[in-house]
Amino acid sequence: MKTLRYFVAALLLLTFGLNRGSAQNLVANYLRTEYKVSPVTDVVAPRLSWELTSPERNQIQSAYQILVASSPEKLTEPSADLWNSEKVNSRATAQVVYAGKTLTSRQICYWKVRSWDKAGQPGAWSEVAHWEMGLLDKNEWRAQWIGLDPDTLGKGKIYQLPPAPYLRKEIKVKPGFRKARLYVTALGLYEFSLNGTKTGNDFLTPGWTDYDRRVYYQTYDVTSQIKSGTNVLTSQLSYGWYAGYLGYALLVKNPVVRAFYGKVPLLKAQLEVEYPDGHTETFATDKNWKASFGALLESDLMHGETYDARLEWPGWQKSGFDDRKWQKAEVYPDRPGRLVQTYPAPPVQITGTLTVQSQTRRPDGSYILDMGQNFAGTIRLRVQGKAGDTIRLRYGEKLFPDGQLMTENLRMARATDTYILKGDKNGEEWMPKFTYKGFQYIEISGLRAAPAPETIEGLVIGSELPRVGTFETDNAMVNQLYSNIEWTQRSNYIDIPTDCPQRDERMGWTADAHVYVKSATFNRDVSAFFTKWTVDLNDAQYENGAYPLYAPRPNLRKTDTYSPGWMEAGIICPYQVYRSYGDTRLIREGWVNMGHFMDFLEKRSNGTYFFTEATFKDLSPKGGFGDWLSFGKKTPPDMLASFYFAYCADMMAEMAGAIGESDDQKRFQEMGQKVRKALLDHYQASNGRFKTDTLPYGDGAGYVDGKLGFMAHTQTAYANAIYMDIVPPKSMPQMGKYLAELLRQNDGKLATGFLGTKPLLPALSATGHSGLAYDLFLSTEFPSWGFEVANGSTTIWERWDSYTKEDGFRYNAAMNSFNHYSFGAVCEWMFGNAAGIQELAPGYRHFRIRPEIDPKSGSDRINRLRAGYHSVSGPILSAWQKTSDGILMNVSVPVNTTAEVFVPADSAGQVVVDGQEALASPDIRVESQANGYLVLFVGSGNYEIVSKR
Ligand code: RAM
Repeated sequence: MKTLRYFVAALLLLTFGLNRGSAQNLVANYLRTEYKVSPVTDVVAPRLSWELTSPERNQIQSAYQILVASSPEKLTEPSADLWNSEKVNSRATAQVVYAGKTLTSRQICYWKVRSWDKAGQPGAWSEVAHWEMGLLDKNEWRAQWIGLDPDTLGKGKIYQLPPAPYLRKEIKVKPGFRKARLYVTALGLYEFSLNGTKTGNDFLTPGWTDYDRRVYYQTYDVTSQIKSGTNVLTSQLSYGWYAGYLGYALLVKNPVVRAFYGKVPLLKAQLEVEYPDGHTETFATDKNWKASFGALLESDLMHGETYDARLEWPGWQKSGFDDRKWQKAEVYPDRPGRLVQTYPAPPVQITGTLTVQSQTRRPDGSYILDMGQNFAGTIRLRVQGKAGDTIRLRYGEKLFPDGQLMTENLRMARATDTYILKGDKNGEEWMPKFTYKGFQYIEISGLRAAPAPETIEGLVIGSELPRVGTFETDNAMVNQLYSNIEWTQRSNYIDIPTDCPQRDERMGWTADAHVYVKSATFNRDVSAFFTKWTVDLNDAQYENGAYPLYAPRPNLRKTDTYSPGWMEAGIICPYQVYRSYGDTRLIREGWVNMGHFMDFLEKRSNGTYFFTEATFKDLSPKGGFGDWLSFGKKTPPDMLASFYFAYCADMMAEMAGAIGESDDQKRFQEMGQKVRKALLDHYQASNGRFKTDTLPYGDGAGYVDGKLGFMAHTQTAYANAIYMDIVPPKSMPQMGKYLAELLRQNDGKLATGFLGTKPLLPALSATGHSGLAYDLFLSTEFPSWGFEVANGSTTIWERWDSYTKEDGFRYNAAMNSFNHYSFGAVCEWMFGNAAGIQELAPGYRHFRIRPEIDPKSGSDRINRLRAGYHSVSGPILSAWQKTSDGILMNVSVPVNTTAEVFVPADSAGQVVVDGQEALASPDIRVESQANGYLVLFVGSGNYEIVSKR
């Protein structure tokens, strides 16, 4: 590499030495606590974050000051009663740990921040933000678990779907209260209402955890929802993850198919009303609540709901309702040791609505409604008719060619809702709310007339994660593909990262999650979401140290344990949260768990520091899942397991460094080297090709598609070896050559599965085969991402051949999801390579913009690309377009960050920044010229860069 230095000293002076600062230069905004805006948290020392803007380029924060007070009025330097950080010389704008007075339950903390710029000028104070402390001690829960045992009810032939309990209690609130909070949770799912109005906008609360260990609660500010005098507290419960059906347990005939954690859904709620004199009245669930079954006859996450409106209890949410026919709620003991904690992630909510795009009448009189988009969610039904009219709703992702709804791929998920009308003259409205489906089409039957436009509204459900990414090109296929990726993420990030939203599965599969996690960060802010799921992963860790196949992990099937290539999620996901958001707390909190996992790998390798063929033959499937759903000969799972071993050791070494564990850092650095040496000695031939002994794999029985035979010389092997830095740098070109060769031998088509697809394009790009990466990316021929788009998909498929013209829906009865994000991991290459946004320091404090320009031109190629990524340090933009004589780039670099911008150019003379020659531009520094790129070092600001070549 030839590095040129251009008058660096002079430029440095011009660029970074000048004090052009004006007062109030830096403005702090988007204040967040524990990743959220004004949250309730039970983290005793919450972390504070903000973002900076400045009218000037090249700005950094040289210092900050935070004030925290018990009221907005006290938020001044002399009177901040909780914390005055004083001026801290630091560039940190995220994860700044609160270090003031010890906080107590229910405390509301107001805060603001100001920043000093590079010239030492303080900016204005930010707007005031706040957070509230949750209940820090379990003993503060006065509420008891209450419910109603339905066990003898709802036993059908296939499904046991008991009715959902209703709970109520009237209370008297004295006049003059000033604040009211509802703390509420359930074992199962709950909806809570105050005087007939739902509290909050959340769904599927309180979320899925290992309920034996912990359950989360929600906190709602209900000050404006209560009144002095009589108030009615009501709740509906459902079975959810706690007591309902889960995964494929029914399909695989597991001895337990539902009620994995408990049989009876239970509510725990307390309303705390505070008066001006400081005293509080608490109304808590106890034996004095009344309970009944009612209109909600069946309610299950996967199987759907049945609601008979004729059985409603009119006025049950109003005061004065005659509840003499209701029973006394049953009180259930708590499980000792079960933690009750604040829900740490963004809530699951309705994140959008969809309308019916077209409808067709079926021969049997039913209608098929097309929502135009495959998604996860529920519906709102509006109907008018006679009492007893029965509307049945079935959901599917695809239609058969004859227009019939295809539901085979749902397997045992009944995914059916039924509404029985009460005959209200003014019409009736219903929303199945303790269930969701993955669907694009609805089959509706039982209507008296054709559906009107308002009959069905689609309600998109998912974790409400702030959108941070945009990706747009002049290629319609690519834009649709990006939309498909985004929708697939939305459809599957529902409290936990699931594999798919439609069939009897919806589990937090670990490989799916880890191959996609980096992609996910580009689309949505997943910081708090993965903070939660990391806890789920650690809770689900096996005693021997292995992370599970899926987290949380109910016992769905006896043989479900762990698998190489899957279990590494326990390291990869927290590592990604560290890289993307600069989060070290997650590392610290999981350090023992992660270390335990590394010990497990070490032990399993039996002192050899790699995994020889068939090491994992005790697993089911034999060897683990490997490069799941790949085409052709199988990459030996043990070789991949060895790669992951080294990769995990590297991540652990880096994370150890980040939290100052220097002994561990050394240990893992050495481990990484040992593993590399051992695995290459075994799996690499002298010509650098990967090799394996196929004998131990026999006929491949037990291994998925094992009958196709095993081979170490595969696309997946080289893609991973490059991506994980398994071989020394000098061998990289050769790895790239093999990879490119294998692709050519395969008619230029990919053959990779879950583990091979994510690294495939990044590995090609990393070894100088960017053009080949583009060809794969833009292909619309089978198998490819473009093939799915060309076949009308609006989400990413589970299999490359989920549908083909020749075979139709070949795998329906087995495994055929049309909303599965694993192969959407190409998103990582789209942002990281095509747009070229790459973090160089955790939290994008320093990053690179190194766009790879599609070398070919034409209407089926990419000639213009614009990618935005709102990082934790602020908004980044990378846009490029081909011009008649070169490239035009637009780049944005957030305040307090720096970037290396790689401009496609052969010399500095070709490059003009904001109308000025790069070399003469006062705001940038020309770093080097190599490999067809001129490298500029830039500070914050927006830049227009023209390269004429
Ligand atoms: C499938 C899941 C998931 C995959 C596992 C091995 O059933 O959908 O995507 O990780 O199996």
